[in-house]
Amino acid sequence: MDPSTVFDERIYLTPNKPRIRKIANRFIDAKVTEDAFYICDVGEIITKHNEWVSQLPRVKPFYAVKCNDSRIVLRTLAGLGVGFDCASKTEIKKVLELEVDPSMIIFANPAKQNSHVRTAAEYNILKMTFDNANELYKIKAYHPSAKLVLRIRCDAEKAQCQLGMKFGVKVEEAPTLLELAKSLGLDVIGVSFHVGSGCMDPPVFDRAIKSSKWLFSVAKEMGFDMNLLDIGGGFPGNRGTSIQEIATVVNGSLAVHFPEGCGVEIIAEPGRFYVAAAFTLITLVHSVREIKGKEEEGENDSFMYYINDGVYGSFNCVVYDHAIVHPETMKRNTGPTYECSIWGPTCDGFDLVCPSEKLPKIKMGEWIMFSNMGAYTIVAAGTFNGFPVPKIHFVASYEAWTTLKEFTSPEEFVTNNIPILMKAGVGYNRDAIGWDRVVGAAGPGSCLTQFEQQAQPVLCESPSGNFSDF
Ligand code: ORX
Repeated sequence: MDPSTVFDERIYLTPNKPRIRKIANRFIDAKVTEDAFYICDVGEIITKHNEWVSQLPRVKPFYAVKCNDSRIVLRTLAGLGVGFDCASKTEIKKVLELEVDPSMIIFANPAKQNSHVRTAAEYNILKMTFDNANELYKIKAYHPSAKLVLRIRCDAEKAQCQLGMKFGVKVEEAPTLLELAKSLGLDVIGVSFHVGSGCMDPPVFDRAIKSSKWLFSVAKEMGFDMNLLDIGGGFPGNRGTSIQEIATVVNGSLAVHFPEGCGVEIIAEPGRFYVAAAFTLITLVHSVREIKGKEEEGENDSFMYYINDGVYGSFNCVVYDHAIVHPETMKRNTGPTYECSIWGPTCDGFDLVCPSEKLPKIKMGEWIMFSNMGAYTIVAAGTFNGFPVPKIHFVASYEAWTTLKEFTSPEEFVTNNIPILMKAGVGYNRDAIGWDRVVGAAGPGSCLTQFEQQAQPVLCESPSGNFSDF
C-alpha cells in the first residue's frame, strides 16, 4: 500500500459495508504509520440519518458541530439536508464555507461573545438562543433583527453530561425575559431546551415539551407569534443503541402539545447520535509493564499497557465527556484474558485511559482499537508532550457512495486505491486535461455523465492495496 494514499481526506470505497478491523489490520501490516489513527465509516452517518428520519419524522435535525467538526462529516450532513447548531463564530464560518444556507444554522450558545453575535449578524444567521437578560441587551446592540429562541432548563434525572447547572432559565422565570424582549423590541420565535448529553431518562422529553407548550401560550398572550420548538440533544449514538425509546416519548408528547398542523416547526440539535459509532480509533501498544502476581496468594499476573493516544488527546472524552471506553484486540481472540490497565503516552500519572480491563496478553508493538470514538474526541484533543492528534482515514461502501456522490465531488472518491475519475476514464494527468473543465463538463456524452449513470463504480484490478476484498 502506498503511504501517500492514506490520510488524504478522500473517501475510500469498499464493495460491502467496510470491515473496520480488517481495514485497520491491512494498514498495520502495511506499516503506513506508527501513530494512532482513526477510521471513519462515512456510511454510518448516512445510516444514522435514515434512522433519524424514520424515528423522528417531524423533527428536523440541526447537527451540533462541536461534537465532531471534521470536514467530511459536516459536508455529508449538509448534503443530507441536515441543519447545523453552531456554538461560535468559527463554527459558523466553517459551516458557511460548505455553502450551507444561513437559515440552516442556529447559533445555539446561550452565552455569546459580542464579536460572535456581530459575526452572526454579518452572515445573516438569524436563529440564536438566549437564557438571560444581559444576552438580550447584547443582541439588541449587535443583532436586533435576530430571531430569538428562549432556552429553558429541564434536566434529565440521569445523563452522561448534565448541562442544566450552566444553561437554561427556569420555566417559571421565563416570562420575565419575554417581557424584557418585548420592551426591547426583539423577536422571540421559539423555545429550546437540552435535557443533558447522553440522556438516560427518556420521559424528561415529555416534561420539557409540556413546559415549552406552557411558555408558548404565555408568549402568545404577550403578543409573540412563536413558531419554533428546539428539543436540543441527548440522543445516544454508540453501536447497539437506538433513539427509539426517546422517539416514542417525543412523538407522543408532540402529538399532544404540538400536534401536526399547529404551525410550529420542530428542530433538534443531535451531536453524538450522528458521529459516535462512525469513528474507530486504532492505537499502538508501545510499552508493556508486567506486574507479577503473588503466587502464594493465588494472584495472576497483570499488565499495564502504554498506548500512543491518551486523555490529553482523543481520550479527553474520558475526562470531559465521562465516556467509558473499551479496547478490543486486533484479532478476535478467545484465549485466556488477564487483568490490565491502559495508559496514554504522556508523562502524567493522570493519563489513564482504562483503569481495569480483561484482555488477552498483548505484546509490545501490537495494536488495539476502540469503537464509538466519534463524539467529543478529536475536536477537543491536544498534543501535550508532543503526541499528534490522530489522523482520520475515511471509508464507505458502494451503497453509501450512491448517496454520497450526489453531493461529493467525484475526485474525492477512491476505489481500489485509484481515484474514481481515473477509473471512469476521465484521465490521469489532471493538469494536462484541465481538471476544472472535466469536473464541470458533465454535459451529455461526457465521461463524467457516463460514469455517473452507472449504479456503482467500475472495478478494475488494482496494482496494490486492493480494498475490494473488504
Ligand atoms: O458543549 C458540550 O460540551 C456538549 N454540548 C452538547 C450540546 C448539543 C446540542 N446543543 C447544545 C449543546 O450544548 C446547545 C449536543 O448534544 P448531544 O451531545 O446530546 O448530542 C455536551 C457535553 C459533551 N461533553
